[in-house]
Amino acid sequence: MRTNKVISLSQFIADQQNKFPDASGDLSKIFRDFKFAAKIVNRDVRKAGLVDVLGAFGTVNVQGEEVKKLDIIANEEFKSSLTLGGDCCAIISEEEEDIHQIETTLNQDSKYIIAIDPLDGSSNIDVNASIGTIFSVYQRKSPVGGPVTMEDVLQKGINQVAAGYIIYGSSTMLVFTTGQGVNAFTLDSSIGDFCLSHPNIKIPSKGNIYSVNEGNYDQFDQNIKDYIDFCRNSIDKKAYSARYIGSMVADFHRNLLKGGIFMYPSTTDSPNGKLRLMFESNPMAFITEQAGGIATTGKGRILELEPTEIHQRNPVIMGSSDMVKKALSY
Ligand code: P6P
Repeated sequence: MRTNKVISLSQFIADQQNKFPDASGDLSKIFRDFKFAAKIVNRDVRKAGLVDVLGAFGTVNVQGEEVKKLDIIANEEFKSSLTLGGDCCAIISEEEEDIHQIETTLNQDSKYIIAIDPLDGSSNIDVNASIGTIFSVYQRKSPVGGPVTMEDVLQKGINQVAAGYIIYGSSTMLVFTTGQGVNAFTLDSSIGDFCLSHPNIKIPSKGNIYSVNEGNYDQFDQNIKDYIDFCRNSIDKKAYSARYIGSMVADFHRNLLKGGIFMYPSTTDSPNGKLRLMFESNPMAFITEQAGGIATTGKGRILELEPTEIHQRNPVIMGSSDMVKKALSY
């Protein structure tokens, strides 16, 4: 007899799967593999300062950014767990140039492809600020058994089967959607499991937090400047607060729970913005919309963008519906 009402991630996923009698259970196994890797990465993140995994790994990733050791560790952990789980036929990673085909027989018979940013916000690792893992799940288009093609991995965000993130913050949480709303699970290390803590999250339609790197203000389009000026000089002086951690998962998660707008617009240096469509914008846009918010490039719905390359970037404005609508009015 269960002595408490706590619902574990595994139990929640089993309940969700039961709602789809023809479900194969493979997606549930993908979440099993994510959960395992998340606990390993959480352990490594929590002890980062103690075992010299801080500091540059000495290489530069495809984004031209200095790679921290934890980025590599996290990337390998998720790849290893998904490979051993046997339900993922290929992975694209922010840390890798091309498609990572998983050639084992078991995996080649799988229909799921994972897009992952194994450790986003890695520049915050050394200063102990919150960082996170972001992921998307897609179904391959080509027949199972053969090599996964570019057409299989470059799919619009509306094709996501699932999306989520793990935030390694004051607590470690897994937040995800499979298209049936957004639910969050907090890791209870004393039992080694993620437990449902925030069922059916809805982002408040209104909010007073705007989150953007104002250091880029001079490089923004005039309409973005005009919206930021509105937030800065809002009618009653304390109507808006600026909050920017520089770790998308942390800035996003705060807005999801409290309401707010997150922007990484195009700049003169980076006309397509900085955030990656496949690894950051699409999964966070899916979660945003499932929670009742809006996720746009400023010109159109992020989830409708047609990807042309694995590491492409796009401008991002996402969050509380009323705030995004106000921004779009500029
Ligand atoms: P900036 C982290 O490197 C990241 O990809 C996101 O997590 C974050 O929102 C953004 O870049 C921060 O970029 O240019 O403001 O430091």
